[in-house]
Amino acid sequence: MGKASGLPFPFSRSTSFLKPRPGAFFYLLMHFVDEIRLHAKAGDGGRGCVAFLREKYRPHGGPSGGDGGEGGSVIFRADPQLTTLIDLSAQKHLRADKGENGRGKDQHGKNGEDLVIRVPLGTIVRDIETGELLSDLNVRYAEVIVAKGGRGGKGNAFFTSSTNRAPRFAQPGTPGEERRLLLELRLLADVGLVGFPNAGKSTLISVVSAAKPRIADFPFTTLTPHLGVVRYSDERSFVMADVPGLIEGAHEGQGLGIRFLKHLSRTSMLVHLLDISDLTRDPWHDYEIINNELACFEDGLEQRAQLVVVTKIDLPMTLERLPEVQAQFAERGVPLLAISAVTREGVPAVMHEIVRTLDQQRAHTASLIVSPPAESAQWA
Ligand SMILES: Nc1nc2c(ncn2[C@@H]2O[C@H](COP(=O)(O)OP(=O)(O)OP(=O)(O)O)[C@@H](O)[C@H]2O)c(=O)[nH]1
Ligand SMILES: [Mg+2]
Repeated sequence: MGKASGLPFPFSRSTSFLKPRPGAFFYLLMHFVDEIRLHAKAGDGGRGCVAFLREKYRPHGGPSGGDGGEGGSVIFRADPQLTTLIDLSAQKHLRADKGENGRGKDQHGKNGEDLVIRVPLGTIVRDIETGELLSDLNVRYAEVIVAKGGRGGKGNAFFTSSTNRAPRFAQPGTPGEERRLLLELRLLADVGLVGFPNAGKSTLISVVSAAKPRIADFPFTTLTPHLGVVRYSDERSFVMADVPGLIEGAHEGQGLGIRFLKHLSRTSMLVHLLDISDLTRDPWHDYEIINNELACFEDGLEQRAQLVVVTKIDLPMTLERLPEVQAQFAERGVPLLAISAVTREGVPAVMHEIVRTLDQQRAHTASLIVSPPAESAQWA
């Protein structure tokens, strides 16, 4: 566990942040979810009833068995408020209500209620057995029946005819559909991390999500982009993308170049990480270099909502220099946040600011869907 190995090994597996903190949210350590398997069972239709009306003064009341109720269906609704499949992982079995059986006196059984499940916009639903694509939920609030409720059986009153005035049979209800489903989410990367190599991008994503990119104190440790789902609160999560570091001239192919920036061009916002611990470097100049590379990749990308965050404030030289750097940036109208991924200081505040910015962005921009890394949490 020398210096080169980066953070001490148990750090990335620490569960200490599972504990709620006073006045703050807490993170959950979890597997990256971009696909999920569910079992859906729609409600069976209710049985039709065999009954005859026998009432005082009505000696020939006749057949009066009512029909069974319809079974409830399992329905998915595309909800733009959700961005990950995490919330669905708690409910592996989705079961809609059965229809009630029909009753005497021509009473129709009550229909079973549909079970409506909210899924993120962009969720693709497949039948695991047949591989059939059931739906691509890419329209806001669109609904699709993934398991249809059974039909209610007819009661004996229905079968009464001139040739059979007293039928002694009724239909059973049909069973509700049952399906094993595979849900895949075309990941929506809400937040992109940018910065020089070694700025601490991978360390941050490994602290706030279950993504485990390699971390080391040499440049270009991260060679391919990684995604992590950050659970901000019970109702709110977002996807963060860690891409390989940029250096001056990246747009001309220096370092790993800018080819990975395509994954950031569809994010709603960027988090720009700045390591100010090297006294030989001018942080403002570094900041401008990265923004220039963003601009060279795509006109306007440098204008995207951006939080600028100083990393490694547990290091004495960073801490010492921070006020001066903050003043330097403030003069130019750029507020700075500061974190230590090691002590977690400032991390909740940054997550809070991300959610606030995403909410603002969401008000004006439509959700954009990026092509799915279906098999893994990595984008090559
Ligand atoms: N002291 C301290 N070290 C940190 C912190 N965050 C990251 N580091 C260290 O900084 C080095 C680089 O961290 P990474 O997370 O790999 O940096 P990166 O930005 O992903 O780098 P590339 O993948 O090369 O672009 C590692 O040795 C980390 O352990 C921090 O908050 N405090
Ligand atoms: Mg990295």
